[in-house]
Amino acid sequence: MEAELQHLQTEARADLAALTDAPGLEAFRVKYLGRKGLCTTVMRSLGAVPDAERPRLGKLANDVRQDLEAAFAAREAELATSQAVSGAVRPDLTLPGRLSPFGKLHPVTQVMDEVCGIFAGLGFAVAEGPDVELDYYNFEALNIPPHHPARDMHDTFYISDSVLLRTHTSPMQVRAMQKAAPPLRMIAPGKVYRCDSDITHTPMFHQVEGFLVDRKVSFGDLKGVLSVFIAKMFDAKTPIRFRPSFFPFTEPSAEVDIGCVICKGVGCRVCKKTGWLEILGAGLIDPAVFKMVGYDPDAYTGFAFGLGMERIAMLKYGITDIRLFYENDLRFLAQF
Ligand code: 2NM
Repeated sequence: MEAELQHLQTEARADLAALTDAPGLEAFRVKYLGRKGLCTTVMRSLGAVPDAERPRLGKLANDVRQDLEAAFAAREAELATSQAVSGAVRPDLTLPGRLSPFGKLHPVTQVMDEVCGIFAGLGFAVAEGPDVELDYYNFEALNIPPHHPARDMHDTFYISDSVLLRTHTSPMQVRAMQKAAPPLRMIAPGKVYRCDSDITHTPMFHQVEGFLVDRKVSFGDLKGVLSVFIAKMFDAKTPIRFRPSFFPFTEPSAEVDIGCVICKGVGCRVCKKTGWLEILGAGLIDPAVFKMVGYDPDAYTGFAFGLGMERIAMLKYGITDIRLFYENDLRFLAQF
C-alpha cells in the first residue's frame, strides 16, 4: 500500500508537469482527484489494511492527496499566467467596443420638438411653465369666469378651489402678456390635463399653444402663419380649410382641417369619410383677454392657436389608439 501511494504520487506529479492546457488539467483532475479518481480508490482500500497499520497509512494517503491538490492548483495558476503572456487568452484590444443599444425620443416628444422648431423658425419665442396652475391663469384671465359653461368642456382636475392642473398651456401666454408689451409672439409647449379617457383621449396629453400680438394683426396673418406651419409639418401641397367655431378667448374662432393624410381626401376610416382631419383650433384674441392682461384692445390685435401633439403624432404615424403612447411598450415605442 505504501509503495502504491508512492507510485501514485510520482506518476501524478510527472503527469502534471507534462500538462499544457485546460482540457489536460481537467483530465488530470478527474483521473487523480475526482470522486472516482485514483486517490479515492486508494482511500477506499484502507478498509482492508490491518488495524495497527491503518492510522499511519491513512495519514500517508491524506498527505499524498493534499500534496497533489496543492500541486494541481499551482500548475493551474502557472498555465493561466503563461497562456495570458503568450497571447492565447489575452484580450484583443483592437476589437471594436460593444455598443449599448440606442434609446429614442418618445414619438410625442419628437412631434413636439418638430412643431416648436417650425414656430421658432418663424420667430416665436418658446416659454414653459408649471403644470399646477391657479384657476385665475387657466380660466379667469382667459375670459372664462366661474360658472361659465365653457368650464364643462375642460373636465378639470381641481386641487383646491383656486388651484388646478392646467387644462391648456395658455396660462403661460397670459403671464407673457402681463410681463411684456406688444409686439409679442411666443409658443407654450407642455403637458395638460383633462379628466377624460378613451381611444382618442388620455387624462394627460401634450399641447402647443401660440399667439402673436401687434398693431393691425388680421385673420389673414393667422391664415398665413398656419399655412406655412402645415406645409412644413405635413406636405407642401396639403389642402387647408377653416371652419367657424367658438372659444371663450378668441373672436372670431375657427377650427382648422387639413386634407386627410391617409386617403388624400378620398374618404376613409380615419377621416370618417369626410376627406378632412381637424388638427387645431385658432382665432383672433378676444378683446376681453387684452383687458385682463392690461393691453389696450383699441391699439392691438392678435391671433392665437392651440394644437394637440398626440393627435398630430397619431395622424402622422397612422396610430389609431392614443393609449399606446402611454403603455411604455418598447415594441411600440421603438418604431419611431
Ligand atoms: C386654442 C384655440 C384658440 C389660445 C388663446 C390664447 C391666448 F392666451 F393668447 F389667449 N392662447 N391660446 C387658443 C386660441 C388656443 O386651442 C385650441
